[in-house]
Amino acid sequence: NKLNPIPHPPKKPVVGNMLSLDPNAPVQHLVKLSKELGPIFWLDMMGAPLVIASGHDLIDELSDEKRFDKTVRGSLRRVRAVGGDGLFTADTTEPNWSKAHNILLQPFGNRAMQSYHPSMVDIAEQLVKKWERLNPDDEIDVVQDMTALTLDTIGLCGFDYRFNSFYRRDYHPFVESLVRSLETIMMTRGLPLENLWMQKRRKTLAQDVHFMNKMVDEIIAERRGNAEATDAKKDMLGAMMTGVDRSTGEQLDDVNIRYQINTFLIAGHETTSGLLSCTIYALLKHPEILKKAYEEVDRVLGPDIDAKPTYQQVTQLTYITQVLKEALRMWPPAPAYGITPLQDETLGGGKYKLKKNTFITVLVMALHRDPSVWGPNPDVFDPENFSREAEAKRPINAWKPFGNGQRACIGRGFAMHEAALAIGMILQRFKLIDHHRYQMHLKETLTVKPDGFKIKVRPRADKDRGAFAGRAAVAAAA
Ligand code: HEM
Ligand code: LEH
Repeated sequence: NKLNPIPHPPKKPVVGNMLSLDPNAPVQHLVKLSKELGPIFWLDMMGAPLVIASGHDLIDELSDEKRFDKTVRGSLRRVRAVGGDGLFTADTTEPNWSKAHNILLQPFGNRAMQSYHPSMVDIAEQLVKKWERLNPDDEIDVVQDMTALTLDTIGLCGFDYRFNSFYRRDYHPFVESLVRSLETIMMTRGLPLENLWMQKRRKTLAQDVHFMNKMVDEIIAERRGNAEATDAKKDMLGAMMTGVDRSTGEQLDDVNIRYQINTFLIAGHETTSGLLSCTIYALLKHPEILKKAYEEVDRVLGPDIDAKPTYQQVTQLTYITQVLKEALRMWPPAPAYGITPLQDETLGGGKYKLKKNTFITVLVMALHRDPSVWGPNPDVFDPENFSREAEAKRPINAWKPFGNGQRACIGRGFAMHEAALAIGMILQRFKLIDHHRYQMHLKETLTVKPDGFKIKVRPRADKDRGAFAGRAAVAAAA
């Protein structure tokens, strides 16, 4: 065999290892297999080999963009039904990838983030207002509320649209269609079997995609018809409609802009909410970490919940940022990414041979617990992994929650600012209550998120606020 000596589990005729992968939790199954089979192994997906890499040394090599490039295959290829040739699902060689990459660097840059900040505060306030108005025994479905937050935030910052998720019981129809589409895309993994159920799902998928495209196309057309708004709106849509790619002198066409917006909505819906939910879980399970986080919030944001946090204040939430990064290590919302060798390659000093074009999955979720990097207790949640000293000492390419190189996440700064703001505003106001003693159980969709995670909250009493309580009380009495 050409992949020898890369280990692989026993396989069945025709289907190979296809059916032995847990359909509800394929990523977690692969993590388990990587513990048994080592830092690299391969599976037979009905004749097509799938190489899974999880050891740091190998992933360090695989991060060399001169030798390996992102490849859009497997489930990601099917996401093109919604994302088209938008940045996330475009091949690096497609003209629209570099064009959109160049144009979108500006609306995802630091300067732009400052202009989105007030909109982020607007949506985060809707979340905390909802929580303030709950009765003491009301449960909060954490993932649901975090998804409402991240979806509404990208809607407002992306194209000045309000999904108003906090004002409805059911999801916005766009979200219904998006969730159903991603579900179909993930469920039809590899299996070419054509049965009635699949036919029905496929038909529904086509209808859902049509509906989503129509809604986004209308938003774009409306903006085109309103020249003043096109120039004035400081959102991502405005930047995409006016931006010029310096290397070609070209602009994005409206079909590609639609695919970029669909992509932002997939991203805004699927990942940052997972990060926020896992962070709340970690804080609940580690009182000493929670205490330090409260101290930072009290020091940086202060006790005045009527004052809106500023952009600068959010950048000063450095301990909370460490907590967020550690959550991205333990539970990376995007748990894997696909790459391929540009030429025939050898890895590990000649040990493993990989033919040009082989499909390799970088299993980020396993990389993030490699004991050769993270020490003997990689399953322990510890924000000190992201202290300045620890980060400086750590080898590169050990922490890859946002992917690699030029194909890394363009929304990284957006997601981290949004997440730090939300955690800051939540901790400024609430005590968190883990009344079910929830234990982490990850549900896999396109991403991974906690499944069935419910909490309760209570307003923080002034005495919880340490040094600030005294001052606030004096101010109130005056
Ligand atoms: C790419 C993770 C939030 C937009 C990626 C990739 C990862 C990732 C791993 C690389 C995928 C691959 O190699 O196939 C995350 C995580 C997020 C997050 C963990 C939140 C915590 C966002 C947000 C947006 C966004 C909020 C936009 C609003 C994109 C885009 C790409 C991308 C456009 C493709 C970049 C390119 O290839 O040019 N993201 N993402 N992401 N992400 Fe995110
Ligand atoms: O290897 C891949 N897929 C294989 C194996 C699978 C079981 C891991 C397959 O058969 O599909 C490629 C990796 C696909 C997972 C991509 C997850 C990315 C999730 C990010 C979505 C939201 N987002 C978009 C942009 N930023 C965030």
